[in-house]
Amino acid sequence: MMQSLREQQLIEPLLRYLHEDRPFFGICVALQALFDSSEEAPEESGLGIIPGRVKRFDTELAVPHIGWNGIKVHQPSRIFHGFSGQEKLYFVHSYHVETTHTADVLTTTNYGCEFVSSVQKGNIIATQFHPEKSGKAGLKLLENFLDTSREAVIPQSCPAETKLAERIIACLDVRSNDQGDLVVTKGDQYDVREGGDVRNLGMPVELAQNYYEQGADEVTFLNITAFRDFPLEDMPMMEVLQKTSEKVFVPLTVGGGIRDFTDCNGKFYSALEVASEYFRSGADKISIGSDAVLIVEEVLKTGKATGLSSIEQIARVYGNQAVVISVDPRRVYVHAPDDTPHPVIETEFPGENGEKYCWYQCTVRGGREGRDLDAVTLAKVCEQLGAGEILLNCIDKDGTNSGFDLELINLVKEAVTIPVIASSGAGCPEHFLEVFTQTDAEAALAAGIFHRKEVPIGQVKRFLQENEVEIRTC
Ligand code: 1PR
Repeated sequence: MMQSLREQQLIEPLLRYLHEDRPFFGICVALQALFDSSEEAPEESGLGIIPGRVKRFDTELAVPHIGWNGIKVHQPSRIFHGFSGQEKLYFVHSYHVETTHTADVLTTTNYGCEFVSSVQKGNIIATQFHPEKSGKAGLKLLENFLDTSREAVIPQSCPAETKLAERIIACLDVRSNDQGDLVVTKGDQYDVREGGDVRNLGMPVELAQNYYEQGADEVTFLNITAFRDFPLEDMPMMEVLQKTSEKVFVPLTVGGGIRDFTDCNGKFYSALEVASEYFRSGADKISIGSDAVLIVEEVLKTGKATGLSSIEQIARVYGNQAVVISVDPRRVYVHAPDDTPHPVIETEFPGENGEKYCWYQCTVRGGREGRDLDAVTLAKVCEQLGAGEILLNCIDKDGTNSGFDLELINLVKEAVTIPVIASSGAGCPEHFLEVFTQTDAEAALAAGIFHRKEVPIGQVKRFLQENEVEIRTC
């Protein structure tokens, strides 16, 4: 960021503006830039408006710190007008400013340590969290900033120690139906057809808005046929994102077809260009499925990373936290661990022929093609390449309503330090409780249970709250 400001000769005018104490609102890395320096780019100087150094999180907890966390307010500010103190706001970052308790610290937040989550110095305000992605609380905060007549307050009931909430993510699998309309669909073990037709469960923008209103902490769109229809030729998906981001103020992830592509006229498009188009249309994170499998296979074959893969390029430009790896594994049963070179688990749920062991095979092209690669290796190598989060589906469980594959989630979670989103199989609120109490997954994603209107998101969250799982209420 500092390099880019310098190249555009913006540092000097920005500093002049800040020293004149004119209204300024900085978000995320713009808070970090106000300090002296950062471990993220030791060769660069920060703006030096507030003394202090930005450090990488050094904690056993998953990094990046992704999700909804609370704030402790240390001085009055108009941006908290109308806040109770119990609100949670959306964070996504790997670096932070350690608490110094100087006069400029407006709020602090706990995540393995106590860090500065916002600062206020005269008319300069900056937040480590993203108000624009923090639902109604975030919108209220931005309105308060704009309305200088609001009274400066300290909210009444801030927590003594803040806690990161477990996230509930609504997933919309999107594709064109046989009439050419882009619809939300949902499969059983990835088969989305019923009586020959593609199941149509509604329109993507309306459903996303509905889930936002119900309290979804994030919304994910998966363009499930993008492996054959190149997304830059599939502009309706971009339009869906643009329209959704005008109405839905929680993070949006989009996946499907993020890979290098050469069209029929020989024109080359890089995966980075596809991702950039998704980000410009309103996505906060992109997810990579099939291409991640092919990249990892190549890294294992050659023994080295090229720096040119979609994962590496997108992480370099947009940050690790913007790159999610969507894994589509299925169980392969074996009688004994030596029957396969892949890491196996001894499973509580034996195979049809009484096999007691299984490994998790990665697939590509929407589960159509199994590869000689296991989910644990995929997740580990993707983390090394710069991925910030794992979206862990499970073909055996998808659409079955029989609960998440807890054995798979524990296996992958143990192998990586980045957050893991558990996906596939949710059929009732108890399944979400299981995933948060019997695994260390940071988030649970579901589709069918919400699309079929069996259990609204609010009911899932109330049930979790009654069972002492930390969640965001809105
Ligand atoms: O491979 O980079 O083009 O990405 C394609 C993306 O589309 C991948 O993320 C892949 O998971 C997804 N996808 C491809 N085909 C299907 C399909 O269903 N035929 N959907 C598909 C995967 C899985 C989850 C689902 C959960 C929860 N959907 O997203 O929403 O399993 O379902 P449930 O709660 O109803 O059980 P690329």
